[in-house]
Amino acid sequence: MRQMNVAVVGATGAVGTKIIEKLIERKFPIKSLKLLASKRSAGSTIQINGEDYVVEETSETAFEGIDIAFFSAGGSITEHFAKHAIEAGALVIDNTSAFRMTEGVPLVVPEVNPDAIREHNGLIANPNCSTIQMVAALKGVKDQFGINRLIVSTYQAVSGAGADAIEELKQQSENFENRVDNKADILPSGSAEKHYPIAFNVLPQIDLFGEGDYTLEELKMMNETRKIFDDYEMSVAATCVRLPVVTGHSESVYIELDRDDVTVDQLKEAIRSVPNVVLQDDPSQQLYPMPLFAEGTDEVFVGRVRKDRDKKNGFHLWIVADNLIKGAALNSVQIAETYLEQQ
Ligand code: 25A
Ligand code: L14
Repeated sequence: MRQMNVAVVGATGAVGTKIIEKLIERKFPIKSLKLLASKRSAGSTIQINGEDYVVEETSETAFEGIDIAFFSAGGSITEHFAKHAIEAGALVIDNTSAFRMTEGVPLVVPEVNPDAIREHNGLIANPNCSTIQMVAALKGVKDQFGINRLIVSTYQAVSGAGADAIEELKQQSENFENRVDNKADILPSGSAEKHYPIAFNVLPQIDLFGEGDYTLEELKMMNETRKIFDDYEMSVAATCVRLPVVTGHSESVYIELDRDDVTVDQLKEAIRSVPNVVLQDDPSQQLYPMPLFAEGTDEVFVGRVRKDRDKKNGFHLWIVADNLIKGAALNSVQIAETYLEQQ
């Protein structure tokens, strides 16, 4: 296989460090690896396979000779630098929301819509973490029985908001006595006017507020799900909530199928038919997915599958995955692998 010159933008961050790990673990065909971050990290080193790599500052000229550039340093960095990477001939795989809904930009989960990769114009977007695990878990169900309505509530980990948010939860967790007055600078969103403690609390806000009083995270889930499934008729409603969990997003999902004769066993079979989706569902053994145990894993876990008691075509389920791995880094690396396989 052709060896690639690879760049990682945001290499020192929560997602960037995982991208590097996955590239190495999965033996991605790397000819050279360039680690880019902000000025703050330039000059620091990251050890990979016993070798020291020096982090460089991201610049417009940093992409000379690069074949694939993974971006995970926030939307404004992608907006500024992606065009320079594309002009230099690189394929950009972007973890931010900057271009996800842009026409001509494929939004890809390799288990769900790998063929969309072929439509790229230099940039492929990696979906939002909560969206990735949900569409992977539902891919088999959607194909076999059709889904016309979906209502999701999320239980999201702080690592989605970056390395600084993990630090904030740790600091506050050590201060139980002052839990109401805990110092908060990051969550619910770095750019929000007000900040609230996350330790010993639950925040029904992820990202800023947008259209119709939905948050941007909720709107991302609603819009991205339709784009990935290429089904703009499907009704999708999301409520996104942050919990004091370090890593691993959970979701309570209600779906209504096109058919009303589907059994729980048939639904489970359809869930299991998708690669990297694991059914963990045995109430007699108290077996169900939990974020603490999904941390560090590659799979999407599904459990608590139940038929609705009133609606014949309604089902409830619970979906958990590591938001930094399948929700971000692994999915990006899988996009790159699938792209290479398609050449
Ligand atoms: O802008 P958004 O869209 O709201 O995105 C916000 C954040 O979400 C993360 C990522 O944070 C992003 O910045 N992110 C992106 N995609 C994600 C996804 N799919 C995602 N999170 C979850 N799922 P992060 O902490 O994971 O990583 C940030 C990385 O971006 C680099 N970076 C920042 N500004 C940059 C830049 N790179 C190039 N040019 C710029 N102008 C950043 O590098 C990191 O790699 P760094 O050098 O800024 O950070 C290195 C270390 O420094 C620590 N640190 C953070 N803040 C401060 C700090 N140190 C001192 N002072 C500070 N104020 C961090 O611990 C970091 O590890
Ligand atoms: O759009 O704060 O991919 O948990 C995913 C993580 C946005 C922020 C995205 C979080 C990001 C979100």
